[in-house]
Amino acid sequence: MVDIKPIAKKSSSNLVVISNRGACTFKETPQGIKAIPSISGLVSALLPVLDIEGGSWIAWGGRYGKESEVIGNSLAISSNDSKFIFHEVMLTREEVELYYNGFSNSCLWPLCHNFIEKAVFKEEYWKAYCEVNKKYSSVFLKTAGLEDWVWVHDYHLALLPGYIRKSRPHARVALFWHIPFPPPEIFNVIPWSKEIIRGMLESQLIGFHSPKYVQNFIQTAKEIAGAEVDFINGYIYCSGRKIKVITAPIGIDWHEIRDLAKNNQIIQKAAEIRKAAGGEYLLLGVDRLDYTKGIIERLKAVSWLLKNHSQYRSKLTFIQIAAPSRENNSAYQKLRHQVEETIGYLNGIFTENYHVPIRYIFKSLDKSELVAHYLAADMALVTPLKDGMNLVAKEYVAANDKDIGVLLLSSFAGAASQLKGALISNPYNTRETSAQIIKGLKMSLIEKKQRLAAMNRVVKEQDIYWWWQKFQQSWREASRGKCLMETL
Ligand code: ADQ
Repeated sequence: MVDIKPIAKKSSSNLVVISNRGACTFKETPQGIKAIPSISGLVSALLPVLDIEGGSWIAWGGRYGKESEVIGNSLAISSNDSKFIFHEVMLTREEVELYYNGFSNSCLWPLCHNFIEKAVFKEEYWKAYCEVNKKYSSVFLKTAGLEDWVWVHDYHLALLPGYIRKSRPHARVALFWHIPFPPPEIFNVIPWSKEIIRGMLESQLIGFHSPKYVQNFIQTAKEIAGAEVDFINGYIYCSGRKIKVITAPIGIDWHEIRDLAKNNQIIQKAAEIRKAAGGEYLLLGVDRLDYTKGIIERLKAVSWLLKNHSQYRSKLTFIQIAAPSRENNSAYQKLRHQVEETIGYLNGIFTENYHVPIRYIFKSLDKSELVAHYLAADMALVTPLKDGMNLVAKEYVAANDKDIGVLLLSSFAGAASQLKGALISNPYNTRETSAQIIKGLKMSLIEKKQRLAAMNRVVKEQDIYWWWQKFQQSWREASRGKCLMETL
């Protein structure tokens, strides 16, 4: 927890990042407002960019406001040397329920991850989604200058580029979509699909993690919004405007993870984790507790392995670290019970000589603790049922650059198209996943090293700064060089 102080000055940079949640969640305490770091892939990715570029970040800080409140405090995080200003969007309890838990996480999130049966389509969710997107737009208009570069993030704010353009027709707006973009036949299931696509198309540039999502989006714009498209060069023509669509796979701060992995205290902590876990082999899962991450399917694969290869029962430990996520959403509450029940059941069956094979940590860990676990594990099981990219896979690879480890990656994670050295499995295929775990455990040292080296070349080269440079360059081009990004 860090203290935060109000700030009066505007940052010298003209980058404005807008996302649903920001770097931290604010808590009011008798000593003042405190900030608790947020856990999400988006935050892990954007924090280093804002740390070097400065600018401002407009987001909800987790506090509830009154109906009339739109903007909360403008704050700077005082505990490190970060240069950006956080403008807090105030949302009411009802807005959070309908826009965030409702439309964003009970409709768009499941649908974009191919869980159509979980998607809920409610008029009141949609209305709140429109209203809250307008609210973000008004915070932007109150705090940002005419020359600012506005970078909108993710599925919570798909309509925001449209609202911004209505008030500022010449605004420099770009959007990055962090989750998968489904094919048109799935996206079109949403009763308001056309409005969403039209809102997104008010951006100058739209980025996705993989060429498949780009293709899906362009096809959807063509079919649903009737736009003219150019698949080869990644252009969409709509309402007299030309929108560039690019693939920009997100990266991590490779050096940050490597530095932590070289730290003696963290190496020592890794040794302690191994000792405490017992057995010869240590498997690791690290996820937000989310049904898209395939935790239940992963447990089934571990169970299949222990059932059919009993020699591993007293030798193998699987640690699943799950960060609490979207705890007010009933689908997530149900998943938590299911995961905890399954782990209890499997440990009851497979504990031998008091060796408990599955360990479960339900909390957010700080980066150094996470890296200690990455170092301790023989193998990371990153097996989502669907994932835009997945940063845990990249963090595991970076932490083990000079160590040895094996990455088992789902074929349905965006990261699979970049990390060719990973073992790949279909998470729905229990037998295959289990066989890949055994393959990883038996892999020779030399093969482990070769695979890790190949993956580290990509993760190191295409890191978070590379991602930002790539995006920024395309954005400049999409703005047709009319304006220079002065301080970027
Ligand atoms: P997420 O779905 O949040 O991100 P992911 O990319 O794996 O998924 O990022 C999770 C981040 O949270 C990682 O940086 C990880 O270290 C951290 N984390 C996970 N469990 C933790 C724990 N218990 N304690 C502390 N930290 C923990 C979304 C998309 C992804 C996409 C990212 C970025 O769903 O597909 O990769 O955005 O675009």
